[in-house]
Amino acid sequence: WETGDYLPFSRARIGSFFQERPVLKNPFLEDALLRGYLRRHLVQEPVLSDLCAFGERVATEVDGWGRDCEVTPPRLMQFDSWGRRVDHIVTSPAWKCMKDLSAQEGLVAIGYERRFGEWSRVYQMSKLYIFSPSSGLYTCPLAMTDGAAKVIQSLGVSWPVDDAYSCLTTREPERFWTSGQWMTERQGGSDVASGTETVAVPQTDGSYKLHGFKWFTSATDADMTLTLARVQDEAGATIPGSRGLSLFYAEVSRDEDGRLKGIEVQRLKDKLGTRQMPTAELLLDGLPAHMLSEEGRGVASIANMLTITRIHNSVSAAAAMRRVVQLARDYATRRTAFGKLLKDHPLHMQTLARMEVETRGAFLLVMDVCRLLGREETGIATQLDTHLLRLLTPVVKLYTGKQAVAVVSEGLESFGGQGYIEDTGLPGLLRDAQVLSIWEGTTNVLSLDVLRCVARSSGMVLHAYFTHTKSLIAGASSVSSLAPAVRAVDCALSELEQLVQEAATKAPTYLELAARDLAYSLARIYIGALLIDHASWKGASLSDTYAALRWCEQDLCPVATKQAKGWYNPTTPQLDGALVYDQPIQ
Ligand code: UCC
Ligand code: FAD
Repeated sequence: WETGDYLPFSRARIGSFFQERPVLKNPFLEDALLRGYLRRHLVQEPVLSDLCAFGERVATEVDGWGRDCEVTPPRLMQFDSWGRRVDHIVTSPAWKCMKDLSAQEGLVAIGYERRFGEWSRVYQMSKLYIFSPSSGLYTCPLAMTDGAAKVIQSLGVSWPVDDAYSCLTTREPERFWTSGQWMTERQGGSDVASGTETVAVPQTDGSYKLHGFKWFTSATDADMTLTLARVQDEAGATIPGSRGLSLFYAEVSRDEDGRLKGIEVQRLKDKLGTRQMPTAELLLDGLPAHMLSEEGRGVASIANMLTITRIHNSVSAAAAMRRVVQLARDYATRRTAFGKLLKDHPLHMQTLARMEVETRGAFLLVMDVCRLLGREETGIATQLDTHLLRLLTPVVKLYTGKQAVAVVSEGLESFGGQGYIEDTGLPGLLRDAQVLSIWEGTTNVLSLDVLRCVARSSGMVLHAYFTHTKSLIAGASSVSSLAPAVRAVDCALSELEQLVQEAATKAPTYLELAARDLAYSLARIYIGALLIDHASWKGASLSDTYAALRWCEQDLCPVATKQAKGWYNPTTPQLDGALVYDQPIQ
């Protein structure tokens, strides 16, 4: 006999077992909460059938393009073969397909056509939610494109930005434009007011030329950008700080020799993730531009863009969680360990169920903010809606950004070693999630934004928050199965209300130290109320109730818990500093 006849391993045979891969199915049909939410709020057949068809396209076609974007990352061709400077960012064919698809599918346009009134944003964001994990990060330029359209709309669609607005919001691929958002400079991305050195030199025709260095510019193959700069007076002086910043519009175009007008691409960033998308350092060397805001109102004017991009960020965060849960639960039906499928191991199911609860919470918070945005844009928002939108925008961005990293990381583990292997496509999910808490405002900076909006509204935003959260749980007060969850939210709200009242009497450092925990408390309590509200809807399932109960078992008000333990005392900063730098405590 020959050894090859009975030994399963030899050069010719590498064993007979091959693990089945996790299969991406239609992400719309696979998402019971998304479909339930839409059935409850937006029962429009064209929307549901569009989302279903798009979900099929994502699973069968677009996901492959997303993978191509990852394995064929952009590169910078600074010079042509004859030594001329060209600064050409070469992107993959798949990246270009994403641009055409985005226009055809109306991924920005839906928000501006408003065919479904106040629910148009929910429709648009549902589509982006299905698309995001397969988009090869094309959701990044789309976020900025949407943000730019929003800024233009709020400042007035007229020359010099009327054509741009039409290109940003079109469904025609050949006319579709994307926009950049160039805010960050070397000295500061959070502290834009101190960090911006770029100057705008007035021209005789009323336009400007920009000179400066933009340290992070994403999706730099854009057609236009919005950016910040300081106007120089005749003596070359500028006004420092936020009051000196104005908002500018610039087109990214080329001269007859093929050179970028007024821009040099210094280099592309070598990044942990988001590798599918070019992020460049740019020297602005006389970039022609037009001022869009009033002089000195740059930060306030770009705030509309920040609102939109932060909402997109949150959509992508919830979508990343949903995607990893969908793949993990599919895999659990295909992988066997210790004699049974993973799905039959209670501890594995507990792990996936915890991820599911986090994902549901994130989804409902994101969709509620989209609902509020839709109401504001269709002119039907109440004062309460407007306050809530302002408060919840930084809250949803900071909370879901962090949750996404945790859930996706846990998700990778559920594939065992394969979760760590590049060509499964899984590690990219984690790398891309990591950026969600950094760009568009870090967790701390957004926590301080929460404090800013509370202070500037003289507490009105918090009043709106308490009023609305109470009304959400009041609707479920007669549902006995939800009683423990209702009690938990009610109790956490009382703790939070008391803490907010006492905060006024505390030392100045108190609020700053409490900011992050406050933002987390606002998120957890509000999500608890949303889960309860959804579970009390007549079309809800028992799983909706179970998810609400599970969510509300955690500490919903960590800011009160930590305050009781003295975490925000005046001595804390000194103790923290001594701990971090290993210095003696005085
Ligand atoms: O990272 C970036 C792009 C990444 C790619 C896009 C991804 C999108 C998602 C894709 C998913 C896959 S672009 C860079 C983003 N940079 C930031 O987010 C900056 C973070 N820093 C902040 O947010 C700071 O808080 C600043 C820059 C806003 C602070 O500036 P100031 O000048 O110190 O702030 P002031 O003086 O407090 O505010 C100036 C004005 C005030 O209005 P008035 O004067 O009327 O009282 C504020 O109320 O701006 C107003 N304001 C706001 N209004 C400030 N922030 C806001 C806000 N969030 N909403 C409304
Ligand atoms: P810093 O401001 O130096 O922050 C460092 C740390 O200090 C952070 O942890 C922060 O939370 C903390 N911190 C800062 N201030 C405070 C405070 N007051 N209290 C407590 N903690 C504080 N920018 C653009 O303008 N356009 C783009 O297209 C763009 N694309 C990007 C793409 C990628 C992949 C990345 C990673 C970044 C991109 N950015 C872009 C930049 C991004 O917006 C900034 O990096 C971000 O806003 C943080 O700014 P910073 O890097 O200057 O960090």
